[in-house]
Parts: sequence; C-alpha cells; structure tokens
Amino acid sequence: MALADELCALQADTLASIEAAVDTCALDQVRISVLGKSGSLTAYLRNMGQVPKEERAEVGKTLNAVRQTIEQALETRKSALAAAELEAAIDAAAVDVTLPGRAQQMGTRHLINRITDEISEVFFGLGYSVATGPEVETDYYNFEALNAPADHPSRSMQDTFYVRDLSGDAAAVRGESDVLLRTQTSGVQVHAMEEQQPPIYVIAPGKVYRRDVADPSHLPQFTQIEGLVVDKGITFGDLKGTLDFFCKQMFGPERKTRFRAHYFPFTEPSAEVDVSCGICHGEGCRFCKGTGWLEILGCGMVDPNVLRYSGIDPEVYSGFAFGMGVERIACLKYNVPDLRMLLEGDMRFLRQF
Ligand code: 2NL
Repeated sequence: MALADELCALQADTLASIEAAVDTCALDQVRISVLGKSGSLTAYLRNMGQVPKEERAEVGKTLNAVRQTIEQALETRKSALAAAELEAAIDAAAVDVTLPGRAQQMGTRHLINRITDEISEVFFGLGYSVATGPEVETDYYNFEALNAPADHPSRSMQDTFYVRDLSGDAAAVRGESDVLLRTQTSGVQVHAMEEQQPPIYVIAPGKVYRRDVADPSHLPQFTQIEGLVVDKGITFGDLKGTLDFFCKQMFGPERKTRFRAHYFPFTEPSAEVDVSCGICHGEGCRFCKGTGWLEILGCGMVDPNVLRYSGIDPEVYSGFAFGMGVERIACLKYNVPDLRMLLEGDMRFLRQF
C-alpha cells in the first residue's frame, strides 16, 4: 500500500532527524515540522476523512503507531540533550575551588624610611621634636645664614643644583640663581630659630641634593637628619653625651665613639664622629678599612655668627648641631657595601630588612 510506504518513510526520516538534532532547540524544530499545526504527520491525521471507510481503521492504527514512535523518540532525545546542555552550563560556570588563591603582594616600608624613624625615635626620647621645610630653598637659608662664605666650595656650581629662573632673569641665566635644591636640611633649623626663642631641641629629617655622581659612598640625592639644640649653658660635653647616647641606642651598648677635630663653616669647634666597627670590634678589618672605626656624622658647637644671624643672642645662649646621612647609617647598620643598592629597587635585596 502506497500510504503505508509513505508513512514508513516519514517515520524513518523523522527518527533520523531526531538523532541528528544537536540541541533541544533543533529538536523542537523537528517536532514542529512533523507534529506541529502544519506538520507532515499532522497533514495525514487531518486527511483521515478522505480515507475510504473500510481502510480507515487500519490507516488510523498505523498513523497512531507512527505518532507514538516519533513522540517516544522525541522524548528520549530531549532528555539526553537537556542533560548534556545542563552539564555544559555547569562546566562553563564552574569555579574550581581547589585552585590556589591569588596572593596579595603586601608592600613594606623602605629601609631608608625605617631608619629615619628609628633615628628620630632616639631623639624623641631626649625631648626633641621634628621640624620640616622646603626642599627648594634660597641661598640665604642654605648657605648665608649658616656662615658659609660666598667663596665656600659647597656654594659652587659644581656642588649645588641651582634652580634656573625661566622668566629669563639675567643673573639666573648666568647661573647666579638665588634658588637651589637644599644641600643640607640646616635651612629648616634656621627657620626654627627665626620663629622661636630658645630653648630649641629639633631634628630636621629630609631629602637633600648634591651634584655628585653616584658611587658606593655618594648619592646625588640622599636623606639627611640634622639636629639643633640652643639653650642656656649648652656645652661640648652635652654634645658628646648626646651623640654617644645616640650611637649606643642605634648600634648597640658595646659600641664606642670618638670625636675627631674637623671644620664646618657653621660650627666652632667642629668634629666628625666615628663609631667602633661592629664587625672587628675595633681590631681593623676590610669593612672599616683597617682603622677599627666607621665615620657616621658631623657636629659642632653652633657658631655665634649663626645664632646672631637668626636673632639669638650668643652671649645668653649657646648650642650644638649635628648632621648625618640616613643611607650611610642604614648601610653601616646592615653591612651594605654600596649606597646605590638602597635605591635600585631590587626586591630580593630590599625584602631582607
Ligand atoms: C654632615 C655634617 C653638620 C650641622 C650639620 C648645623 C645646623 C645649624 C647650625 C649649625 Cl642650623 N650647624 N648643622 C653642623 C655640623 C655638621 O652636618 O656630615 N652632614 C651630612
């Protein structure tokens, strides 16, 4: 019978399409094309009326069997595709809780800042407070008020970064600028002396600049801490006691200090202070270049001219001052052979501290 063959072919085609459907959406298209309102099987069901009466029962039975087979196949395929789609969705959205987390890189304070604070703490314990001021200073505060004569070598173009006046000022263009990057933090203390009468007990930490080429013991920019005491009856004994106490706090109670006569324009008398070598304990080794001593700071009694410049009467008051390089102290404390290592940003080096 032609109709039976047609239905057999329709069923075979439909089952093949169902198997070939790649997802539930494609499968639904197959269902609609066969069983939908204008589906191919629906057309046969709708045309039952035209089938001769005596064949109607037989054809109806066949049609129903074909429909059931197709519906069954659709249902089976639908469950399989839906399960696969669910699994794929779960995989796509999955969080693998067994993966290691992303470590947060924690920053730490740089050694220079830590040592600056450590030095400051020693002086806080002695009643000093911190004064700060501008890194761009005038010639007056950096040199003149400190009794540095106009021909002092530190004032020369070779040693100081002068700030050029872009207005085209003739003197500035010739390099005779009055504005410079401070070579020491002394200017901060000059401002302090101008603003307040003694007693003055201040430290001035901060960046300073000198026209040096970086080498193991020089940096064109470094951190300085200067200290200034002005009070009644201050003597060289106070200076020695204070700086000896500082060295023992900083490097350990077993360390000795020595004061060597020196010259600074702003202090008289002046001295350089050495601390006994922590590696050979004064015997002499490579770190202290065989001397047993390490130079750590400069100091002296404030020159009466310097007090007078800032409006303090040297007949009533006296004082002492000192200055040290923080990078140098840090390197001495941790036996670092080259100041530049502090600035290179090599985390393997910096993380050690
Ligand atoms: C050094 C030596 C020194 C001073 C700084 C000073 C400041 C005032 C008055 C007098 Cl306001 N003196 N400062 C004194 C002696 C030495 O520094 O080697 N610095 C890195």
